[in-house]
This record gives sequence, structure tokens and C-alpha cells, in this order.
Amino acid sequence: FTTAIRSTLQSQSPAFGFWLTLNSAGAAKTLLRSTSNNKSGGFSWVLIDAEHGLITDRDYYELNNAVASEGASPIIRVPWAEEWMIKRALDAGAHGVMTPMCHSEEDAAKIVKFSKYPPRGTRGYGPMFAPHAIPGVVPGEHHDAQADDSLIVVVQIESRAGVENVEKIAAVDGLDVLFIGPFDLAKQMGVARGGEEHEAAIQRVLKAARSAGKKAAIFCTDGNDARARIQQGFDMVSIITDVGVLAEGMNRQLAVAAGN
Ligand code: 3PY
Repeated sequence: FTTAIRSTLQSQSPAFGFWLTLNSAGAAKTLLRSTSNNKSGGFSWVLIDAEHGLITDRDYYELNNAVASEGASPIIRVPWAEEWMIKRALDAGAHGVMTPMCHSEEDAAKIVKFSKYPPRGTRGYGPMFAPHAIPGVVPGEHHDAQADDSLIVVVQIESRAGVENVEKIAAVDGLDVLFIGPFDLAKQMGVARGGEEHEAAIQRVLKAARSAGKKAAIFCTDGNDARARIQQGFDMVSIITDVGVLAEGMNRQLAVAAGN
């Protein structure tokens, strides 16, 4: 089987996504459905954030199915790179997992191992519900043969160590995407977000990913930010969060109503 995110990344067109922090299938579907006729082609992925935000693993199944039903790929950011957390996200039908704070090639290799079935990895077997959110897989049929190759493994580079080891991380087999968390990166490095050192670190990650044939991704705060990153060569960008767009839209309409 293939997924929206994998085919978009393979086609080399920008993979636009957004961040879901609300445990609401209605919010996810509204944001996807209302942009489905957008000239950009809409979103190919949604980050379901269980590291921060209101989502827990009790929400995974419903959210994965809501996102997949709109033709996009649900990617779950698990709270931490723990084997049982990655397993539960994939078992609930995520098309990929993202793990925070990858600092080294050992971290990256471990995350790949947790995400793949034996013999490539150690993922435990129990995909009763995963096929429900995966197009082209008939429920009841095993999807394990293709899961290892089709589901994507995304690690976040958001620390000084992560940047210093990024060339070795990018070389890890089975890893698909290096995803920069610019907020944590600035805080962990102790530098200003948008400052020279921060930007140099971001460019180093971009270069390392591309030289190793991996995809480069970054969290953006708005459309302008995302557009600039795509122009720099990023393959995958999240353009805004669900709550960010709610707050921005509401402020804009309130200002119009008040005439200011
Ligand atoms: C960061 O910017 O630190 C992220 O992980 C995205 O929210």
C-alpha cells in the first residue's frame, strides 16, 4: 500500500501539513475538508500531537481514521521515543510516527527498530485496527509485509547534540524524515529563534538530510514562513496549528466587526 505522505514525498512536490493539538476529529475533518479544493492541492499529512497538546493515545484511532478519511496521512508525534508508544500509534493506524529529541545515530537506529517488524526491528505484532486507516488494505488481511516499507519514520532534530550528529543521524537506514523543531532547537541551544546560530543549525540539518537522500521537514508558524522554507528546499512543512488558525481567524473577524 501507499500513503498520501509517502506518495507526495516521492513526487517531490511540497508536502503541506498542519499540527493537530485538539482531540477533535471534527476539527481535523473541518480543516481538511475546507481546504480540499484549495489550488495548492490541500494537505497530504496532519501531525497528531501527543507530545504536547490535548491528545492522548485513547484518541489515536478516531483521529487517524478522521484524517485518513479525508485523503491525508495521520502522523502521530508520540510523547517520547519509547517502544510501546510507537507501537500503539502504529497499531491505531498512523501512517507514520514522529519522535521528539533525537540526539544521536543510536537514538535514530533505536527509533527505526521500534517502528519495524522483525527481522528489521522489534515492533510487536497486533495490527487489528491499523488497516482501518490505511487505504488499500482490506481489514482482516495482514498488512505487515508492506508496513515496514510504507509507514514513515520521522525524527525531530531539536537539540545541539542532534545538530552536531545530524550527518550520522541522516545516514541511518530506515529513517525517512529529519524534522526540525525550531522552538525547542532555540531553547536547547540557548540561542535566539531566528538568530544567526539558529539559522545555521537549520541549514546544516537541511543539507545533511538532502545529502543522505532523506527528506527535510520543519515546523512553521504561518504560510509565509512555510513558503520561505519550501523555497530553501524543505520537502515537508507544517504551516500552522489548529489552535493557531482558530485564534488568528477569530481575531481577524473581530477586528473587522469592530472596524479596526
Ligand atoms: C518545536 O518547534 O520545538 C517543535 O517541536 C514544533 O512544535
